[in-house]
Amino acid sequence: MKIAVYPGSFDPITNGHLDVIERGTKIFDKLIVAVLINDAKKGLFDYEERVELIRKVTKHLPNVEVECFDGLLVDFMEQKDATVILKGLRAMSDFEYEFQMALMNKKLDNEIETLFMMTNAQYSYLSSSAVKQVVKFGGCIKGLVPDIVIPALVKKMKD
Ligand code: COD
Repeated sequence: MKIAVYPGSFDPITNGHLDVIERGTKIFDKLIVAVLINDAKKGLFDYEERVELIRKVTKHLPNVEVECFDGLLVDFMEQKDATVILKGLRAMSDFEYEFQMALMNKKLDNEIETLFMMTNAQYSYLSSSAVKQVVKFGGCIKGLVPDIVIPALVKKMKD
């Protein structure tokens, strides 16, 4: 069974993330979407909320699991019997950081491969941070995030 992990902050999940997840499920037997618990970087949504939103928008995908993790990604992967890290690439600006992480993860565990999936051109400009900025200033985010994320995001921003 080929198990991959798609790690990220997902604060919140966008349609760019969801596109990578949907395409990933066609390649792997199981895809674990893993939300990094990062105490140094407090996000807008708490971890349980992020997981809950991802679970809701991936419920049509039977081979997706959603979990939180902390510590090293390679350790989480070992616990899950996963051998592939799935990442999305939007632009050259993503590349340097992702390249460094892929090599570090390979150094930490030589059995692990990082697979990069090119963004869907439709979502190449999309990030969770950009979406939060748009909502903050009252802009429309229809089509940028799954529909159920919109009210959650608007409410969070108001709070
Ligand atoms: N189209 C395609 N891909 C996209 C899009 C889009 N529109 N938006 C985001 N993505 C991709 C990103 O490139 C990334 O691959 C993934 O989706 C998640 O994105 P984010 O922004 O939610 O999450 P990040 O980039 O903040 O996540 C960072 C990680 C959690 C992956 C990273 O910090 C990590 O692996 N940490 C674990 C600690 C560790 O093991 N460190 C040792 C290695 S250095």
